[in-house]
Amino acid sequence: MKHIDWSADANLGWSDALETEWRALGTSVLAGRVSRLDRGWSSVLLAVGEEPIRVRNIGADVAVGDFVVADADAERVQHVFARRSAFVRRASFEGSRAEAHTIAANIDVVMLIHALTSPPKQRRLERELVLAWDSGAVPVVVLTKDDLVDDPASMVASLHEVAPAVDVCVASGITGTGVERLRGYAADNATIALLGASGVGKSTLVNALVGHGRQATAEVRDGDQRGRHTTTASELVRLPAGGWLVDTPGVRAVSLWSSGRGIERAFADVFDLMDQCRFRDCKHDDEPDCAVRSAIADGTLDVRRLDSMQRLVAEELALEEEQRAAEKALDKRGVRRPKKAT
Ligand SMILES: Nc1nc2c(ncn2[C@@H]2O[C@H](COP(=O)(O)OP(=O)(O)OP(=O)(O)O)[C@@H](O)[C@H]2O)c(=O)[nH]1
Ligand SMILES: [Mg+2]
Ligand SMILES: [Zn+2]
Repeated sequence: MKHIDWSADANLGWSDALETEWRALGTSVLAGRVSRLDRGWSSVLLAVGEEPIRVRNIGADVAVGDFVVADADAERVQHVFARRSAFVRRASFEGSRAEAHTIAANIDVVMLIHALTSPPKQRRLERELVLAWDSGAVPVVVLTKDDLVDDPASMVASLHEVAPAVDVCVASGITGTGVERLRGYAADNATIALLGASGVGKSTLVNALVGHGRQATAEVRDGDQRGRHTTTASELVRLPAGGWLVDTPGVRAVSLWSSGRGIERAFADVFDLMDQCRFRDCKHDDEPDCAVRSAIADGTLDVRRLDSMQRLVAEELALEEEQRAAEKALDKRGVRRPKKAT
């Protein structure tokens, strides 16, 4: 069995917390980081620069970026280490059952990528920011294809309104605009997940950041500029100077899963106002001394932003209700679900 000298592999993103968990398992176990998933198989990097080993996922809930332990025969994933962060969305609406899909785990930065040729609607971006803050990583908005539009600056300005306290960058893997700035987010061996619809230029950015044609890219369709789903599996890619990228397949719609404090972070400006309302249980309708209503009246808060926040809160409550009901149904059958990691 291979003995791992972890001090040499701090570059994988190994941490003191992982070290402690690993020691509790017995340090002879093979541990590494999941770099790719393919139909029930994980590719696991044991050391930087080595080819990953392939192990089965049987029964293990694994995401790209996870640290895992393989069994003694290096056949299957035996243990998934506690995640320090994870980008999770609601996978599908099949039947009435909600299912979570973890797109990337143990990430430090979530880049929400949009092409300036079809910039995000404000409401969509707000939703993405809630999910990104929920992940435990820091969101950054990245706008690509600045070579194809006349006035990128005005788009950046309009997004600042819905993304207060979030960096908004213009970057292009084709012209090289902003690539150095993006590289800065990978400092200290950070892991960056790139998320966005097909065709926005995620893989093109990955290639520009690593400095060679690592990921396949393909032209968008002529008619509607949509991508062709060129990237079909998420992949963890190492940057030459340290740090990691997770390239992901394009996803158009993002649905909330649930929720730590994502909504509070994404709408920090509105929450600040709510704190200033005279009544703690202010509904922001027609109560006296409502700071939210006065901000709307004097034009500092867009009423659509308040509506949007309230819709997301309602959606989250409905989802929590649904999750509770599902858990109850499971309990009745005597099958307990493991507690959700926080
Ligand atoms: N003009 C221009 N084209 C770009 C830019 N970035 C990407 N492209 C082009 O857009 C097309 C799609 O880029 P990809 O990198 O494959 O997009 P993706 O986001 O990885 O798409 P999926 O893998 O399908 O999710 C390619 O033809 C790229 O050359 C840019 O900044 N400017
Ligand atoms: Mg791609
Ligand atoms: Zn109020």
